[in-house]
Amino acid sequence: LWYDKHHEGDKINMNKQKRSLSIHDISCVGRCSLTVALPILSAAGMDSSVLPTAVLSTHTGGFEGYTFRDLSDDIQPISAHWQSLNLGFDALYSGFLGSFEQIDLLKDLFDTFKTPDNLIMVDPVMGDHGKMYPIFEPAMADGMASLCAKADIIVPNLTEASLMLHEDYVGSGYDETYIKGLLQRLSGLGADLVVLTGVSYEPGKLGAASYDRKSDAVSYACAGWVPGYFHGSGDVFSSALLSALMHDFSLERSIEIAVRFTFRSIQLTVELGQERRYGICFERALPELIKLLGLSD
Ligand code: PXL
Repeated sequence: LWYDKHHEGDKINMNKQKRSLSIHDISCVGRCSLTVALPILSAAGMDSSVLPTAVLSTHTGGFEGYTFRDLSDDIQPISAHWQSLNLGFDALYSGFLGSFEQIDLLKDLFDTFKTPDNLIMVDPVMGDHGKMYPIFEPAMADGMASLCAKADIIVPNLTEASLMLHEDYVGSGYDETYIKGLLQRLSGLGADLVVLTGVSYEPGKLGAASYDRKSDAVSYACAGWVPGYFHGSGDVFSSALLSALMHDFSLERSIEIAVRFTFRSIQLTVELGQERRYGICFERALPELIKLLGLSD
């Protein structure tokens, strides 16, 4: 519904500033989740609100002995306060959750704040390289799948797709028929739009595939592939994707913008010789994102 109303080609509509709600953890050090989503959405001209799911001293992938404070108990009271004030959001965007219980809390939140005009985006952050992050219990796969049913658009990587669909992880050697089937099965979870990240058909290329269930259309965007693992790149991608969608770019163009921005951020990380566990240097690529979004001369 959201997409039909807004999908009128690649036009810019900044007459009204849109308000996003980013629902992720705060990893104090190591650029991912909220420390990535907020600056990107703000640079894209959004009024960027947050609902933190947990506070960690660092992210969980590369630093030893991180602290972890689950904020599940705060979600319902925060939501009740917003409801009492009649607050609303143009986009609700969830990522890394602090507990399994947050699945139900977020379903309630989505039910409360969904309108015919706004967009719910779920990035079912759960794993990579064919494996679930050790911090999560296996039930998280079905939990995330059920949360995806409430979304207008979902943004899994190949690992999260296999976990939610209970299929074997196929990390390479697939073809377009396999990816289209996977996109269709993912849309069967309930969201009209699906964006699959980490898709590569040839060595040296990496990108994303999108699927619109209503038109059965698949599109691809790809850029260069930089060897190695880049922490937080999924969050950079999803935040840029939401930024583009909120500016009413088509799904096809939005994945191109997000792929380009993520690739540029990774390239800069390598060029600057940054230590990988601190995440990627998206800050230096923000001027390019602003240009891609048509917000500068
Ligand atoms: O980038 C996803 C992410 C978000 N938040 C935390 C993480 C990770 C990935 O490992 O550990 C805390």
